[in-house]
Amino acid sequence: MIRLAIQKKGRLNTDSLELLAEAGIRVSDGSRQLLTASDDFPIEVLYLRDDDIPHVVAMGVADIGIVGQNEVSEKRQAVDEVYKLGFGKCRISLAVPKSENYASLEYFNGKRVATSYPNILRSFFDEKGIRAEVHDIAGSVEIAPSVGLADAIFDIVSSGATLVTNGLKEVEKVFFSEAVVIANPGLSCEKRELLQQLLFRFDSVKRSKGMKYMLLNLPNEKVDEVVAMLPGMKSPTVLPLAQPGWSSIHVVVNERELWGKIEALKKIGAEDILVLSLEKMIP
Ligand code: PRT
Ligand code: ZN
Repeated sequence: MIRLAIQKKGRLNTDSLELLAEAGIRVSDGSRQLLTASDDFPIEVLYLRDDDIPHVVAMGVADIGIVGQNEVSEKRQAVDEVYKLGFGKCRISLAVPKSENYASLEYFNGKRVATSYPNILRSFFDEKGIRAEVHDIAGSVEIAPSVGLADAIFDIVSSGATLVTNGLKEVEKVFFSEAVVIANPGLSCEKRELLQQLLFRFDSVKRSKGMKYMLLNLPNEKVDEVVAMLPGMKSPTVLPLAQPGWSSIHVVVNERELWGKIEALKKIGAEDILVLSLEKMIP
């Protein structure tokens, strides 16, 4: 049995539960029980505030966790970051009132900066030789300048809309974050084995995101030209059709490239193009 800590409520909760479900692991959503086991895999899920996850994993109360790199870096706990999940992407940035003339980092010398990430910010300022006052505040960081609590802020930015609403502008992007799997460094062999199985499933889910399965028919003499322009897990699959002189090609393509590929394929002479959603890609 392996114990996984995930966020109880908030931005990472839904994506974490969706990832588990796509990896074939169903668990109840944590609204009634803080610790719940799955019938599909030897795993228990522990629901916590994201701030507590690094500590709980470092202590071994949970074996592994899903949490933002921002929390891992801020909390400075002894955990291993073992897998990047690709969701919960954001950055932590310095922002100042939009009326300020900002030229360089020197601006922050002697300024008061409010943040919930004092460790990350202090390290950054130390590294750059900036002497600023770092004020650690738990929430509503973005209103600190307008109420006179600080001259600037260091906070999470995603679209930037919150900064604009609060009359601020982003001037330095300091730390880039996404959700990761963290692990206790002293896991037993049995738990390491379960972690590897879990990461294998997560990886298959992640690889198939945004990928489509495409089938098309083509005169045989065009096959080489089409194979050269299409990717594939190894290379595209080419199968003969019952109709002489024709082949069927099967290939996995990225959704972003889909329409460009379809237009090029039609020019070459492809017909009967089918695009299907792809559920799992197992290497
Ligand atoms: O209750 P708990 O402590 O568990 O949750 P929380 O309130 O501390 O965290 P939560 O749920 O807001 O975020 C969890 C994690 O999601 C963070 O630690 C980040 O790793 C990640 N993440 C991704 C974000 C954002 N995007 C994000 N946009 N976390 C917070 N925000 C907030 C930000 O603080 C600011 O208020 O969204 C606002 C900015 O968004 P934009 O789009 O207006 O720029
Ligand atoms: Zn939190």
